[in-house]
Amino acid sequence: MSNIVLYWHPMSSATPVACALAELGVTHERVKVDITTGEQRRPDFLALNPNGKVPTMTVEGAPMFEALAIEMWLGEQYGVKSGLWPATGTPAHLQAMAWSTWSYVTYGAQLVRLQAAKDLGTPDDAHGTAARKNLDELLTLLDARLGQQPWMLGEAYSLVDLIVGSVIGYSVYIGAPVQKHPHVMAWLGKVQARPSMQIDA
Ligand SMILES: N[C@@H](CCC(=O)N[C@@H](CS)C(=O)NCC(=O)O)C(=O)O
Repeated sequence: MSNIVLYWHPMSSATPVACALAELGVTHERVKVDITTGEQRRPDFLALNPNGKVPTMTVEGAPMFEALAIEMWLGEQYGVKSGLWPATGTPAHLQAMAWSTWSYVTYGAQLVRLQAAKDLGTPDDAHGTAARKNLDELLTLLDARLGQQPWMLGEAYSLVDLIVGSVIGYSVYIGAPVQKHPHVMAWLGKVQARPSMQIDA
């Protein structure tokens, strides 16, 4: 058994974790959990993640869950030497934590709101409209940053680009107004073109 095992399902919240493992070149085992047939509710899987969700990852058999937590842990553990994640104690590390969390939590909350309005069949109701406005404001912040520097942390690509880019890329499909932001669009194209983003996950 490999040191690291990723429990995943294609085209899910596990996809950016699989991409991060590829980007970092981490040897691991992948176990597919078919969330369409309820495998995620089997007792052996719930013992690893009581939420019954992918991604779930084990390290030497010890489980962890939540894509953002896993991605930041992978960066800390495997990315510092290669320059894909900033060392703890540096200003860049503070920015890495801040922007990664911003994408999943702050931007993500508005995405959930927009998705809920769409699921109800009322994408233009008060929630949907407010969510699109808030996403636009958040994208304006991101666009300003990426207008000043090519990558999230400055002159070089890092795992923060993969993390933030995964959320922004997904948001295009939900209907977030990403196309209005030219620097974000250009950066997203570069992030999505990386070999690590082409894997079958
Ligand atoms: N906040 C969690 C979300 C995980 C999640 O919702 N995973 C979905 C797939 S995208 C899942 O496993 N769904 C199965 C279910 O809800 O039964 C994360 O980022 O890891």
